[in-house]
Amino acid sequence: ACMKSSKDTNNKNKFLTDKLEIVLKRHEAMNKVWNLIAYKKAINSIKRLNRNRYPTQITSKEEALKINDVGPNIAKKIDEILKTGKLRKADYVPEEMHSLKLFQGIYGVGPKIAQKWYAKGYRTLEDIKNNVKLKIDQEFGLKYYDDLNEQMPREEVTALFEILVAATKAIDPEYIIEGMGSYRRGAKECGDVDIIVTHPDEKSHLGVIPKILAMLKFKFEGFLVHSLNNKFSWSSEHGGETPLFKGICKLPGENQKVRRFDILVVPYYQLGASLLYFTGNTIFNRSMRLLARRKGMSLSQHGLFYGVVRVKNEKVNKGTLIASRREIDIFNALGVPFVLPEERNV
Ligand code: DCP
Ligand code: MG
Ligand code: MN
Repeated sequence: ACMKSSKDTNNKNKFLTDKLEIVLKRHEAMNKVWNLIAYKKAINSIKRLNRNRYPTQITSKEEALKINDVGPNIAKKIDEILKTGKLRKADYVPEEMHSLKLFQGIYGVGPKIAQKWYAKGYRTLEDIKNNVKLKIDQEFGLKYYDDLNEQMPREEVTALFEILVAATKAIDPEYIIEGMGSYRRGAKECGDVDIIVTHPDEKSHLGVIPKILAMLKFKFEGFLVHSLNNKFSWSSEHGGETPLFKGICKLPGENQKVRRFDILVVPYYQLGASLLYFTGNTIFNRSMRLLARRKGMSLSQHGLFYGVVRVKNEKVNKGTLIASRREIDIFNALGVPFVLPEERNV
């Protein structure tokens, strides 16, 4: 999300990327992850063609195939558009797609649940409200459906971020807090507020979440609307090791919209690896991990390691830590130049 930029305006291949984007959205709704990534990469690559001073228009399948990240499958689609002006796959929308997308707009609802509801015959949010016993998080997701599906302006992220900083520094001014995700990548609009919290004493990051929440309630009444994943377990989404707190908040005053925020708590010595991970975007992260693997190393949000041994995705040897304290150390160890956060919108 959050990447609408000038590269759209002089996209000479807009007639192609528009159609490909429809197919992308469809893979998104149907949770076809690999297709989704393939389309995302190809579309970005085509849009990047137009960043140079003499935008190139694609006129044949052969030209398409020469573009980075455009494989035979997508080249075939481009060929179809070039020859017929149409893309059948973009015109034909599967019947269930609308409902699946609608349902997945509810926080806490993924493709599996959406498909289950669809199979039961539900089609609208009304159907869900009237027939399904929702989990508490999903209830909030439904209640604030529109707010939570909206992007917020960068300025609002800044304002929310400053409240989180104030609350955390009120516990101890030595806490280090950084704004992450699309915000750090310079986006003008963001889906949520992502922050990292750590402490240079290597101890005080432990158990900081309940303290932040208490401070928020005490000093910024009304800010915290709801704590998602209530138990505050070790989030499986983040490797089952790193505590990620997810919440819903809003600015003080009337008519403020409800927004999502995430707090990732990390040990100080891992700050660089965590910054790298939590800045994203997801595709950039994937390519960094791939690069590490190609060099016989292993990159995670905890650090860059050597000699990690996995058997069936299970780590049997944790390996040796090469770099984690600073982002730059990780780039250096991988032998690639530092990439500015603003340049990680791949
Ligand atoms: N991240 C990841 N893999 C995931 C989830 C997150 O690598 N499965 C990393 C990359 C993301 C970052 O965490 O950029 C923050 O996650 P968000 O979901 O908040 O995504 P963004 O901040 O990038 O975009 P948005 O503006 O939509 O929040
Ligand atoms: Mg975000
Ligand atoms: Mn987030």
